[in-house]
Amino acid sequence: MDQSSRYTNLELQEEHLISGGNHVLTYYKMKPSPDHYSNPKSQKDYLAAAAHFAAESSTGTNVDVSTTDDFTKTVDAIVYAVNPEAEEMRIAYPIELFDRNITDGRAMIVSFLTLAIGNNQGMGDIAYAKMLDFYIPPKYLALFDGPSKGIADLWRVLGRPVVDGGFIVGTIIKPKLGLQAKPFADAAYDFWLGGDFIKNDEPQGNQVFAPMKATIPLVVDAMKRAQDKTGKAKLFSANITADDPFEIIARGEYILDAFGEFASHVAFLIDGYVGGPTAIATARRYFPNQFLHYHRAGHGAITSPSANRGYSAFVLSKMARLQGASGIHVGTMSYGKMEGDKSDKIIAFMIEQDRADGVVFRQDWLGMNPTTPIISGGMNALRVGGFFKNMGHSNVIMTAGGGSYGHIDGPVEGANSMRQAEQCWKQGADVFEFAKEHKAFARAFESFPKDADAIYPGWREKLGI
Ligand code: CAP
Ligand code: MG
Repeated sequence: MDQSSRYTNLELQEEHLISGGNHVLTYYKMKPSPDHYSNPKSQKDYLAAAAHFAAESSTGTNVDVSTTDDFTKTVDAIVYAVNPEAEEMRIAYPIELFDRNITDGRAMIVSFLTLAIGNNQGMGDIAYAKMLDFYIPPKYLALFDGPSKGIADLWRVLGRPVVDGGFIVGTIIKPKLGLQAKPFADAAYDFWLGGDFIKNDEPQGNQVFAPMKATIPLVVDAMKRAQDKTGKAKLFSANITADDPFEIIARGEYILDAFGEFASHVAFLIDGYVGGPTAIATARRYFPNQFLHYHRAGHGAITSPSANRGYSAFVLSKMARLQGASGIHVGTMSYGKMEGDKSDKIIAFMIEQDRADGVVFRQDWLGMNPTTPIISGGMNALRVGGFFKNMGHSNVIMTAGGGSYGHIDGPVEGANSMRQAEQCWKQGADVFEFAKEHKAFARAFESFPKDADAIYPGWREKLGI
């Protein structure tokens, strides 16, 4: 059934939809199924597929139903722009479609997902569809929690300026799993003698070989000793992810109790992609005083450039700010081990600025707190300079697991090498001249020789090694 007469209107102007303020706008790459449409690239077939997509994403199904009335049609999602050749479509969703809390009338990202990236992901007549950008109008934006804490709160704990407080040198306790409580805490202490911020790895929590109630007290002790020894505050991002919101709350409450006077040094980590919006919302709403660290493990299943369904890492990160993530992993923009591209810096700018241009939509955040880019994945001191040259600033959290615990002089020097690398970039110094004056950075070359060969050819001669 061709529903394009009801669910498409190519006369609609995007600027009027934006000025009207009543629609969430979305941009998808979508291909109609050649099994259902004889000429998917034709305007007629493409519009028919897009119309069915919009129907299934709002007020319709695959046939007309007798119960539809005049009001129903006022909240139809409408396809307002298509480019069949480029497999692009834009759909306007009336904000009335989206569900609101009965507790406080506020918005919920799960409703946006259920409609905009819900059943439309498995329709028989759609070969694939992936959302690459969306726009939130002011009156809907105002209904999202947004972040309660941000990097400025971490800088405050670290005793730094709350504006441009600078680079937070972090790590992830490695190995990813398999450390019992004491070796885990020992690894934390060692890194904290040089670094600022330690996170649990995404699967670390309450494994039977490292019970949370055995590990956390030792981590607290390690933090106190490292703070006393260095005279500097230290930060810990504790993973409280669980299926059950009450478990999340129990973990958070236990950890805050254990850290006591240093509870402000604790961020809470949630594996937000696998944990889902409820896990994020539980942490955001129950622990608003803690920096909410959104780890995105698993996102690659749909955000990978090789995937043509679901949504992009850009969309994931924009949703995370709406949900209230204080920081989210944004990838290493081709400088680390995970998939990424230099142009991914658009993700960082979108979540940290108050107005930013996305893939197709400009978004004003109207004072919603920023979400801090968290950089992680195969990073080490040799990769830092290129990353920050591309990014343009270092007001971020960077966590290097292998880059710290893989440094040949141990994690303290691993941390120092990261900090020195950022300083080298910031000063615009010659890398080899800088390395001659900064041992930890210099030893990173010998720690990661393959990276050194690839990034700094001739380093052995230039460093006299
Ligand atoms: C990095 C990491 C991070 C991923 C996350 C890991 O460890 O802890 O979880 O990089 O990727 O488990 O691999 P290394 P992203 O520093 O040792 O590589 O930030 O892209 O979500
Ligand atoms: Mg990890």
